[in-house]
Amino acid sequence: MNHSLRHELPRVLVARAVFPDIIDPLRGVADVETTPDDDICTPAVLRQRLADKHGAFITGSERIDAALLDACPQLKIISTMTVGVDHIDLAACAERGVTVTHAPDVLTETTADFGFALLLAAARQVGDAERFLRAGQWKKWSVDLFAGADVHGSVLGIVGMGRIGQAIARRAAHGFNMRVLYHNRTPLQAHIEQALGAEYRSLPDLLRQSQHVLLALPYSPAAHHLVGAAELAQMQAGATLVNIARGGVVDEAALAHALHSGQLGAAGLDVFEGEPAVNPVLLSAPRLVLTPHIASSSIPTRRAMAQLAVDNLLAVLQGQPPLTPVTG
Ligand code: 8YV
Repeated sequence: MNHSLRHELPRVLVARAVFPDIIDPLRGVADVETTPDDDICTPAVLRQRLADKHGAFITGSERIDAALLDACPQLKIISTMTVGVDHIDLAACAERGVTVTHAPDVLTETTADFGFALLLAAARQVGDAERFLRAGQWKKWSVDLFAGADVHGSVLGIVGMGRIGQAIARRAAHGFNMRVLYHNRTPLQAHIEQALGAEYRSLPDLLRQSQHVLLALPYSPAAHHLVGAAELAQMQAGATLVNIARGGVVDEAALAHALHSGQLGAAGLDVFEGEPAVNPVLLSAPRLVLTPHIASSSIPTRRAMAQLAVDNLLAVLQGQPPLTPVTG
């Protein structure tokens, strides 16, 4: 009897290894297939594993497109534990009536912390300095040893002034006495601008007027290589560029060139165009801090992201409205 009842339950794939105590409550309402080995499914394997499923718990590593959806006709909900949804074809999901949920808010402050960590590490050359010391190259203190740029009191330009951009602006204005410029598809409401102490600029003006530029915008085809050779040339000589958005926003070859030529003072990247592969031109570029897409990676935040993804699945599978659907 129990056995036949279980077959009435909706079927869910948890596509990566996730905190088991957070996944467990799903078992009360669904037949759950997990991925204990944490291997990333190839598109063919994902299609095969999702073919009979009603719900999917995914991360940014699983690509959801029309062909996959067509092979999974019972799918009702895709729940990603990320805030970014550029790995999901939202139009194809909407056409097929598949709900998409994501994980905003819970990662905002942790991701903003890391954006600031990368900014500080890049501007103050923490990566190069550490490698120099570990390589036994530190023979004497000297006046200009890894002398970088100041962060406090400087001008920060934030491209993408959503939740994460705003959390970075608060740190900059209130913690580091910085002047904050921002560029966004839509300017913020005046009272929000005022509270943040942030000033709207066109992208070219922001690039020209900022000593440090931080990218925190969602990826879309329109944002592809938003920062390329022409934009890097508009930046102040010696400026810093930090990317915590998506790799595709920056032309990596142009960035490496600007670091080699000295036009760009420093850069910090947490995201890459072909990640987890990293363009070799970046590996040999100077004054560049590279991290493996970890901006949201604190234990409490990764747990909160997973929890929200599970809560969204639980809600939809039980006929409730999702907590954090992807809108627009
Ligand atoms: C994730 C992110 O760690 O939420 C997002 O959009 O970029 C990160 O928080 C990453 O996408 C996990 O795959």
